[in-house]
Amino acid sequence: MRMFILPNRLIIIVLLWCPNLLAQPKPTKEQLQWQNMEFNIFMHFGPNTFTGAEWGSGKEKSMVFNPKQLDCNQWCAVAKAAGAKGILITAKHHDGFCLWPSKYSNHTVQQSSWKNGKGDVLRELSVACKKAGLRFGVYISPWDRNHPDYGTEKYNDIFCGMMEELFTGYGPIFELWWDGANGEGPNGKKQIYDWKRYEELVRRLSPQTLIFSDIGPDIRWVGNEDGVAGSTNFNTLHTEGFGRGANGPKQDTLTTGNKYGKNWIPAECDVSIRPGWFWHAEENKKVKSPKQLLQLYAKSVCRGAVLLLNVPPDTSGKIDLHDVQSLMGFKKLKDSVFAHNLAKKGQGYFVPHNGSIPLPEINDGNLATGGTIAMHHIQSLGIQFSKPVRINTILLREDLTKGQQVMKAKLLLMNTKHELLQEIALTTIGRKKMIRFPDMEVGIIGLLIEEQNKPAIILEIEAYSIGEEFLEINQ
Ligand code: FUL
Repeated sequence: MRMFILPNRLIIIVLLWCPNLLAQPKPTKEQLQWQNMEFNIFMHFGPNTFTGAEWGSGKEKSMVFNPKQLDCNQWCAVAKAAGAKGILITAKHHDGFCLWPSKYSNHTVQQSSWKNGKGDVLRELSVACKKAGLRFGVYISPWDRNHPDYGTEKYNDIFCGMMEELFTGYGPIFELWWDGANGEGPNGKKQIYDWKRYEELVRRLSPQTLIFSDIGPDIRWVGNEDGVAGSTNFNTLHTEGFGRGANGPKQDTLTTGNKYGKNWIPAECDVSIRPGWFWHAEENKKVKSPKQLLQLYAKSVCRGAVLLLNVPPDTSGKIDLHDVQSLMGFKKLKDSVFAHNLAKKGQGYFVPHNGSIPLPEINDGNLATGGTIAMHHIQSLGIQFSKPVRINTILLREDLTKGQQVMKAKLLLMNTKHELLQEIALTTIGRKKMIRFPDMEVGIIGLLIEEQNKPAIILEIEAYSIGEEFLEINQ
């Protein structure tokens, strides 16, 4: 048999032309599990809670930290009732105060007046999370405005020592949050962070932990603190040549990800339920309403990202009632608007080349039954209704286990006579994609894939009628 061997240069040109021939990034088991969590609670807690600051100077007295009625079981009960799957807390914010008795610092719970220095917030929270069936995560700021060694090589040892305490003392930790901020320490010096060393340490101590930062390596910042992912949201990102913080990719790139990006780094939307990240009494009247939270959910989770909603404990050590009420209202509202999936009333179909074959798993409301059909270019699937249904919202779900495939698609809304009512152009679909449009009597929902990487697998199409008073149409 004769073999044709392509010169290397030609292979490179072909690959550049057709990026989908390159090995495609796909999620690890842990990333996929994390993406399926959808919604977690963030908690900013520390001296700032008591002083009213957002960025402590690091000169605060450790004694100010004194949450007399700290109740991590209440935090967990609220998080669970709100539908969150995990809690991620500021183990150390920029002011350097440690919520655990670290031997590497003199500015910790041990030096505080809380429980005469015998308390440990991380211990209480990690135990409470386990009991409640929630996952436990930590934010640890590399920037430290208190530590005397900050700005010197020794601080890299200190920071690694602190992370070692977290992983060996409080694990399992599902997510580690690295803030890219790099300001000056108490001696006016800035630190040169040894990110490579930090990363190796985490991988060695806790390979299952997912690391968050502007560029991951496992989870990326969404590029804003408004809780909003791009309506086009690729789970993939180019990171080569970029660093963290000020050296990261452009913020709008983080919001959308990169088409054919080299690494699987899904987006997380961090946002606070209040104007600030820490609890301040004067913001009690400014807690986001259930409707605002639903809007955030729509612009994060329903755009394929994970929502990390900050709900900061107050000075007593509990979640304030204003926030509790809002969260409970949000959960009730979310459950009610998604209670009736009208897609189930129709017949799922698939058009391989010509003719149509039934595809009941596409609209049975069960993600586990989907994934049998690999969509090829210019093929369509959809749902046909014998009687028109009045809808204004569609949710599409793509299987991500082998990567994100849909790059461009079209949603065709037709009446029962196959006449086109509205055509909606889409880019990515991803884990979950919500499409909102004005109320319409629809007979057929058709999905046409126009550009894809490898053959896409659509798991489910859902359809709803959601009042505009609950969720803006303009998504
Ligand atoms: C930022 C910090 O500077 C804020 O204080 C807050 O922690 C937020 C989540 O990240 O970069």
